Amino acid sequence: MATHRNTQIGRAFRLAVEQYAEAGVDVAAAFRRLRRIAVSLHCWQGDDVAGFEGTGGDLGGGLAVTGNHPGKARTPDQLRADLDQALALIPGTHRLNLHASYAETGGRRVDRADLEPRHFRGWIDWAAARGMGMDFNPTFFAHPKAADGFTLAHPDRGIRRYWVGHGIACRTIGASIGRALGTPCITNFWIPDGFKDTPVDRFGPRVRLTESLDEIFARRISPALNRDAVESKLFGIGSESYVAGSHEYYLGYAIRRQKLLCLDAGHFHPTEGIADKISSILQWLPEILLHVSRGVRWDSDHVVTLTDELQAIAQEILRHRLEGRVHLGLDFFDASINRVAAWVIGTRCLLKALLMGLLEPTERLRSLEKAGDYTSRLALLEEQRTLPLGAVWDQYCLESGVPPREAWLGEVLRYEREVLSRR
Ligand code: RNT
Ligand code: ZN
Repeated sequence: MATHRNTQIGRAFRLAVEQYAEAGVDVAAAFRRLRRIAVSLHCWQGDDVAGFEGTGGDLGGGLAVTGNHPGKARTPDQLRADLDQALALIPGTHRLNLHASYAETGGRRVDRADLEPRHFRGWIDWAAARGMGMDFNPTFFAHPKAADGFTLAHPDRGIRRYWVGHGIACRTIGASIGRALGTPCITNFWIPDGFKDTPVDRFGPRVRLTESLDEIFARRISPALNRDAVESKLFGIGSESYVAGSHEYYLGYAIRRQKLLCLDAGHFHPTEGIADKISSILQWLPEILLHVSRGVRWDSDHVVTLTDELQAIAQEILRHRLEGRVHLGLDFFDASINRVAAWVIGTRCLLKALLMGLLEPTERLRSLEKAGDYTSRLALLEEQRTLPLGAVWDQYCLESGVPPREAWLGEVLRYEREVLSRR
């Protein structure tokens, strides 16, 4: 069965290569470029953003995970096993994106401001053994000191100071991750701070936020070890009327302080895409981070699928060869389906969109545009959409040693039967 399928894929691939060559596209070169792109897989899809602090409390921060599909990871070892299963079905070598709330403290309660690199040894060793890099996130939610919806912009100095301490601890952890793995760790700061209803003072929280961030970032850390990103948001559940860390706020902050700006695809108005922002922001910043996500009517963090918006993001990165300046992270959490499948679907879709972008006859399209031939530009853009991407993707999967087409699903269902359903 698999042999027949693989022979069929081989034949289809050879024909596809011919077709792409006629369009002026080198498939082998596309594979080489795709292989070098690492996507940061977010740990939090595996356990509904619960983490291992054992508080079992409210997620808070306006984050919501819906669904009760059985088998969610409850221990670091389970989460790592689930990630291993997902990674075995995703072509390429990728990265792990970890939240501070996934610390391993050996059953002891360790305050978030007191977290140290050693609490992440298990994760670092796991990543090192797989040749993976890691990224990191301070956790400014699911905590009594964040219960009223404010952290770094809190009016209370003591609470602000506590969260500044957490931020500082996380940069140290990020640097030690970067040193251990030999690739810089991107430490991404997202805070929930905002108001449910119309505020009177929109100014004060932003002044406080700047002060807190500046304190956190005061220590210079080599960008070879750690790079800081700041993530904006339009609104959240319970912060519908005002979010201190808005897009304009962080765009300004990032440019002024030379931080990475993190654009989450779900954090803008429902019809506002992030693809067009990439080339704008990169005029002013060396690097950005993307949280590739899919909002459905709101910032719902649905599993990423092969949408036009996803393709537009991939095109923007690849057409201008920005792979070195745009870091790719995933950010979605769906508990209504198999969580391992969610990782696999989302990551494979992102890689498929990237492959699609790499198979575009960009040079030809560019010269048509330069010549003012917009008719041919539109015609070719539409024609190339239906070139045999699938045949090339299948071959890419085979060459990467992962199941092509929907063959990966059988593996996930077996894992569900043998592992997840017994938890
Ligand atoms: C929240 C942000 C943030 C979180 C993760 C869990 O709106 O998107 O990135 O999803 O930190
Ligand atoms: Zn995000």
